[in-house]
Amino acid sequence: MSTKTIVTIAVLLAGAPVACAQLTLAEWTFETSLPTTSGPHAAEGGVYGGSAFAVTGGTISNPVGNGTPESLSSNAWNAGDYFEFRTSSIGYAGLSFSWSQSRTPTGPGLFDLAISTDGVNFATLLSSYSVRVLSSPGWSSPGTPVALDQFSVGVPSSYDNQSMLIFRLVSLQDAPVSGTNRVDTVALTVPAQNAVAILGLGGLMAARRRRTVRSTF
Ligand SMILES: [Ca+2]
Repeated sequence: MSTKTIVTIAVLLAGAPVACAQLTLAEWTFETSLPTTSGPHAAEGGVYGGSAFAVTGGTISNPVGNGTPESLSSNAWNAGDYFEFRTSSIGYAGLSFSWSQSRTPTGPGLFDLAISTDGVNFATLLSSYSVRVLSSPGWSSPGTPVALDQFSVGVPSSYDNQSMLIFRLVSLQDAPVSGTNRVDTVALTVPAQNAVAILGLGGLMAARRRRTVRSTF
């Protein structure tokens, strides 16, 4: 790469609207995966993509999402059952994990968000958070996403630059067989400029090339 090219890229990045620019490492919308099994369900977007699972033993379905046509839903929850999302943060810092989540009246309403780099040892990022019942406003498509049901958590820097990241939304409650809980628009993002901070320009170019080579997590 010539010096002129590097300077040009640096100028373009410096002029980018970085205040709100986000880079998506993985995003699950369930618009293509249309879940009817426990998974894996491939991410529809992101630099790395990844896999989603519903480890509940219940019936999996794809009812309407939060302003989108599809979601990932399960009934028949026991305490300890979970939704899981696997991806990577290699080369990136300043992670945020976000998702929409709701439930029917008899679905589980109390969850932990847990994180792991190996699938064995988990830390709790968000403890005992409440999930709202789907009513007034409910989810619809087309429709404006219901902000009440959107969650976002900053991920500690110790999880930057990891080849494997596993997020779990873990139910803390048993729920009757008929009760469901669903998620939509699940994403791991970073501020766009943070790719430069940790990778340098050479690494950034390599990471962008990797967008076309989705790993299987
Ligand atoms: Ca969706």
